[in-house]
Amino acid sequence: MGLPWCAAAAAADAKRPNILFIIADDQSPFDLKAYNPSSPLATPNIDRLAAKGMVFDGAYHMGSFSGAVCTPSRHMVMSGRTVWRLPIAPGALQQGKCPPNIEQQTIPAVFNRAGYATMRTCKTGNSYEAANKLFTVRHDAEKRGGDDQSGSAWHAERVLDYLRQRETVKVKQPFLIYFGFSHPHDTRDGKPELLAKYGAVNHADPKSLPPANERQPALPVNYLPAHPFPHGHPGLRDETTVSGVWERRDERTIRNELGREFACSENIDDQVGRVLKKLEAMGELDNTYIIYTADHGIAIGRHGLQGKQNLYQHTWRVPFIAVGPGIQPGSRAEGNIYLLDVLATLCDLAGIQPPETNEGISFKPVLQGQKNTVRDVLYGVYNGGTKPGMRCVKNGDWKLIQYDVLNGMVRKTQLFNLKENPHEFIEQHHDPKVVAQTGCQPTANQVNLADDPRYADKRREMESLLLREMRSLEDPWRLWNQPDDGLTPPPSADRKAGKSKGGGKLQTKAAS
Ligand SMILES: [Ca+2]
Repeated sequence: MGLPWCAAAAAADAKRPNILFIIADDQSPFDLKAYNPSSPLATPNIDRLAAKGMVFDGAYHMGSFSGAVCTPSRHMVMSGRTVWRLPIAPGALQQGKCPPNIEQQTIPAVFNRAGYATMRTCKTGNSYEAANKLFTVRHDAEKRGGDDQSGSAWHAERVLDYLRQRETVKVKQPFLIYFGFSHPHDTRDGKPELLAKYGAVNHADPKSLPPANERQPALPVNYLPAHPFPHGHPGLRDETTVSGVWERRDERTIRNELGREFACSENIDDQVGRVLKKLEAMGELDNTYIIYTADHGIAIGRHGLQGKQNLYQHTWRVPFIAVGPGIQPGSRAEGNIYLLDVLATLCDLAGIQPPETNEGISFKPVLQGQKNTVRDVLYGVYNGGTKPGMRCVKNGDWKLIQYDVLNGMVRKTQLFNLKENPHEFIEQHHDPKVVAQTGCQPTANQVNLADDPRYADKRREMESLLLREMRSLEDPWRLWNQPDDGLTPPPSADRKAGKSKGGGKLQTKAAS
């Protein structure tokens, strides 16, 4: 009769890989040495992951229709749905763009059904509660403090406790651990010794500047003292009220805030290291796929912005490193992946059929070195403020960003060749005062090319690609220079943000 069923299942499980999915909250890829070798941020454990696995240069989140960019991003990770077909997208459930009860087709639900042991720790809030609560073991809390009990170590302890329990009761099921952090999202209260290392203080007085300190990280190369035009979300919390920054973009404020960001990110790296060490001691490391990523990037002074509500590369892109069986150590790929591809890919790696509701593409062929990318064209949106908002599209080296905000007051186009201008320098980066601050003199062609007649054809081509993407993804809005396609835009999903205080003159003007 062969093996008893349970023994057969155990034998099958022995071959099934574990999954450790690590996600930071608000981290630009350019903070990490894997993406920016001159970054002073010390992340020896993440660097080791990069050396042992594959670094993705083209990993993106698809965007947001809400000022809380975390929320759609985390829905996309869990469900594999595109941004306008999420259950929380404006009008999506009512218009049948998203089936009901889709939480039953998310990462925890799918992996529970497949016999995985699922465990999660992460921040609370601005996430996907209906999916999060399906993890068999769950320890969520907002941990943004400057010591081990109130900071990132708390999340690591939950994972370590869980692994110790697995050892004690000798669990044979493979695990899927969703290991999320609440940092480096603000408030960036770092541990004192790490703040000191990066010359930063937990600045909390809006009336004074933080002290200058030569140990602080230098200004980002694409720093600006202000964004050259309103980005379309008046009074947005992340641009005006984050403690330590507020509306300031001066060098002392930005360098101190980067120091705080790095203090929090180095602590995350320490905590990742503790969990990796435990997995190694348990002999699980070689049979575990490890992914390190973030829900989206962040500006902190780049382009004169502070938050995550923009579509420049520092914010639209995410760090993405993958390690595991069959992945070539020290490899790199463009990928052209979205975070919404994670579900399909994890299913593929674990030999599980992805749910029919999944819209993501498995990038297992990229991980195995058979392909460099899984798609050609990438689309991004931010319209959590005034509508229709911002859109971008990328194809190869070319990227187009369009802004149609503040009731038509701001209609701007940016066209970049990212190979020649990877930091998306614009005219203001050439100002001698800015150059003196950053020490970075862009070359003549490192500008916005949208109005350069030599690239008029390229601009038209990219505008038509953007429209194609907006149609295929069922974007419910159109920009000023696009056909309206007979659409009636849904009511805003983010009414509160639209009515937020502190909009000042622009909001008044826009409303008049
Ligand atoms: Ca976030």
